Amino acid sequence: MTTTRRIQLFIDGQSTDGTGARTFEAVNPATGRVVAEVVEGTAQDVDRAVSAARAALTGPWGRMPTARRLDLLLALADRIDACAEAMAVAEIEDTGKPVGLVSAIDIPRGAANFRAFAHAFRSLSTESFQQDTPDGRGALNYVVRKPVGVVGVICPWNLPLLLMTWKVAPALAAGNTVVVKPSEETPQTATMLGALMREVGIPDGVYNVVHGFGAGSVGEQLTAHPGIDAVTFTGESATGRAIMTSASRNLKKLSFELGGKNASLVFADCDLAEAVDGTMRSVFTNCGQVCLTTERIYVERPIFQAFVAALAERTKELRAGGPYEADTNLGPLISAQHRAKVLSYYALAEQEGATVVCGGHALSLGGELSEGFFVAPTIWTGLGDAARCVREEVFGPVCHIAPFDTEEEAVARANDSEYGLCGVVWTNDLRRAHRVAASIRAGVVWVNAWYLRDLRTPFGGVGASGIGREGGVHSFEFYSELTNICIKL
Ligand code: NAD
Ligand code: 6OD
Repeated sequence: MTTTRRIQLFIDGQSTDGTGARTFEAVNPATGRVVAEVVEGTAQDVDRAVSAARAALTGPWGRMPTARRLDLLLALADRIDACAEAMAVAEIEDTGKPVGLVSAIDIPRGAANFRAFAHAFRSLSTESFQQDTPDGRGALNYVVRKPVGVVGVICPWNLPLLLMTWKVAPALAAGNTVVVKPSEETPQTATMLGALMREVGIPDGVYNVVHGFGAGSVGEQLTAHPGIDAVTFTGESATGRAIMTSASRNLKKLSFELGGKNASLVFADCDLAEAVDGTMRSVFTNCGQVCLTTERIYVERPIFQAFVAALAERTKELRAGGPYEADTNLGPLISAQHRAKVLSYYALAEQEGATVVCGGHALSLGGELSEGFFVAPTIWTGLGDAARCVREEVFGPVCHIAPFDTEEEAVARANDSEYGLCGVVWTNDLRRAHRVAASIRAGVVWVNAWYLRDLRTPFGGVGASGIGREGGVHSFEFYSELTNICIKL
């Protein structure tokens, strides 16, 4: 097996091997082949990155006029666009995703995140209040906005550049500096972004990347580090719990975007073709590895059979394959370990009594994809609401479809979950759309759509799906500290 290159840490504007001797392998999930060795950061490397971020915060970045800082972020967005092809190649190597998906969503959103948050911060206002006082002179209260400080950014592997920049962009727009820990599965685009930051003139130390793992490694070291003021995390709910424990030692500010077991409600009055089309996207996009995918579909009984048949027919047409093959619309799962987890749910569903409408097994492809982590897209029916496969997040290309009889029942079953990230409603009845959307316990509800994003809107989850909201001005509530200044007149 040939190792082709080395992915280093990025600290204080420099690519570095850091202080440790350890590396881990980056694997292409489509081929199962090792494509690079990644330098694993140590506690000393985390210290150095935090110190560099602190120095930049009080130094060149902190002193820079806001307008200049935001212009640099806009320039960075342009550089991402200019390097889109190279970034797409790296993202595809790390994830195995089809090129169409990466080129249409992952990389453009990296640039869009910097543009959106630079513009949002520029147009931000703060409050002021005139106050009466007993002596009649009055007082003026106004609010100034300051950065929180050094922010630890801990990221997952499913949308690596998109989700990392979704946090780094507002953090930097608000004047913070960051230490990023990308997922150990997808180290490349976060590392490349460091070079682009330098090219556009963002000062050294503003953006640092330390590679490594979670518990007992860089992830945990960051969350426990006394020099980190806030941690923004996207990943599994169980990891969120561990981070909260670790970060509680010095009371860090936390923002969590966590898992989901999202429900889609399909009413008999919907446009069936549109609902089937949208459900194909909401179940199988990125091989089901999106926190917003709908693994639970509830369909009103009169159209249940027709919906299941139509979805199954379309699912059987999905084509798993190499990222650059023109007709590929289903990539691999991220790792052998994740494939084993998804396959364990495929087996569990049968033990729990599911009818496997299609799929339910691993996929063996030929040639250079023979060692890739592919599984068949899968539809289950027939499980009860208490089944583990209906309650637990699988994070693969799979959904369970169940019939319902009344709107109240559909809403109650959608809400019967510890998670609350998103919900989807398919209906042509306007009143029902408003009523049901408002009744679903989730951070986002789409009606006759899925993953239609406006970056100004609040994004996040309730219950085990997260803490806080990011997006538009909501991000700045997390990435800023407000000081009220009260002037007696
Ligand atoms: P994960 O929780 O396993 O890992 C995420 C990151 O946390 C990785 O960088 C990992 O190294 C790090 N980590 C793990 N243990 C840690 C610890 N103890 N301390 C500090 N860091 C630690 O998640 P994943 O498998 O990379 O991503 C998939 C999960 O993320 C799914 O549950 C999915 O729903 C969720 N997700 C949620 C959103 C959202 O916006 N709500 C978006 C994407 C993914
Ligand atoms: O689009 C976004 O801003 C976002 N945070 C998407 C999250 C997707 C989860 O996998």
